[in-house]
Amino acid sequence: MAALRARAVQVLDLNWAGDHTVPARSLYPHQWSWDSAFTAIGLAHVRPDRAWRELHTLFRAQWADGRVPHIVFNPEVPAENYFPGPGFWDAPATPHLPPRSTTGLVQPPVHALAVHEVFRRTGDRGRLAWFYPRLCAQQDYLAARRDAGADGLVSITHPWESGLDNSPGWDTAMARVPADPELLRVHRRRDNVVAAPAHRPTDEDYSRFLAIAGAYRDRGYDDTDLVGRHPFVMECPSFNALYALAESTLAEIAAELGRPGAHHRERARAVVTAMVAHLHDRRTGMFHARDVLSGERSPARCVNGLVPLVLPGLPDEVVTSLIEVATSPRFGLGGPLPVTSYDRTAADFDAVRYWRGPIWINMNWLLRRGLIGHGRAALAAVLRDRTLGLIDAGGSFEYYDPRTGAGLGAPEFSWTAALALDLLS
Ligand code: 9WN
Repeated sequence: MAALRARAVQVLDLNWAGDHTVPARSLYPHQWSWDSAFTAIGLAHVRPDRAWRELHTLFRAQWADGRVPHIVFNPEVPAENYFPGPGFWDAPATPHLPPRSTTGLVQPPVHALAVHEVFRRTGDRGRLAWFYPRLCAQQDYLAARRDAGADGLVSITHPWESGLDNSPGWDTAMARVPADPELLRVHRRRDNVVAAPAHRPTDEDYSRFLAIAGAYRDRGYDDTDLVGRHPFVMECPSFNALYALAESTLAEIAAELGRPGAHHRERARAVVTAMVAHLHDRRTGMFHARDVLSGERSPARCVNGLVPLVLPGLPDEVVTSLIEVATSPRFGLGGPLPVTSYDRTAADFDAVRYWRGPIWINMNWLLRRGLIGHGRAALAAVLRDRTLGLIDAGGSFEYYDPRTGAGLGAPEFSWTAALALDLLS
């Protein structure tokens, strides 16, 4: 495993861009929000100063309303290297990080966890204190502006906000959005030129992504009355799980800083309760995304419906059922390869297309953490070994074919390398 560790460090060095890490040089040449969090967790083991710098750059781009943007654009990257770039998003200037601009979307709030992990490895209380109010503002934005369903859960306004772009969990909601081919004539895709089109979202998906993003942009990224005025409003189980986990982590950070943390624990408990009430399905034994516009839960069984396993304080019967589903032939936990992004037995399971089947390392890293938290050390160890084995054999790819273990999407992908380093420690 020494060779794997050395290769992982090489990937992170290759992708380091001076004050942040790009997810992959080929496909994603800017800074992405949750990628930076996962990457910092790995960097903390080998380049602790960069780990702090990574998160610091991202939070310098935090908006005045508290949102942490999903992409921070590097103005030195040629416009043709990523689409949709800054010109499409037309977001307000970043006062603390000029001349960079951002998107107006968010991504799952994994950052409190990342800050805490980097602190655990470096012991730098001064930096912890710098991040604490900013992490609180990130959570407060989600709580105050994104509870579109008025049920204590956070809504996403775009599939990209989940980080699981074309997951089958969004299909029904996406189908309501007209797929306008004109949008793809005006704006040229780049992702499916760099990566194989069969591994990426379809053109139909993409034109809907643009339509939804354009609708949010055109209202100035205002979250007032999302239900009445926005075409895509969903409660994602992994986004909400990470939001609740962030509150539990903030309670720990507050304790480190000698500040009161009861309100964080209280909010975490309330989110977990709301998740079980609204997103958990006893019949399937897992969590499902909920469409706030129709009130319906998506029937699709996706990996984001297993990620709530990462939560402390989950009722025992929910933990048991999640592990049952994860270890079933639907997801294959404990088998020769890690868990897939979608139910392997579903008729529309697609082994190579992005979030509709392939194996993603960050999902498995979170599941392993959940297994450890719920006392399933043996199963967690198997998942760790399978995950490292996959990366060792195939390289640090963005995602992997669950039939063969072959790497797919972008090579030299940062969070895969970073999380490998964490699993190796
Ligand atoms: C859109 C960078 C990002 C990840 C997401 C992943 C993918 C972007 C894209 O890449 O999304 O944000 O262009 O497809 O789905 O999880 O953060 O690695």
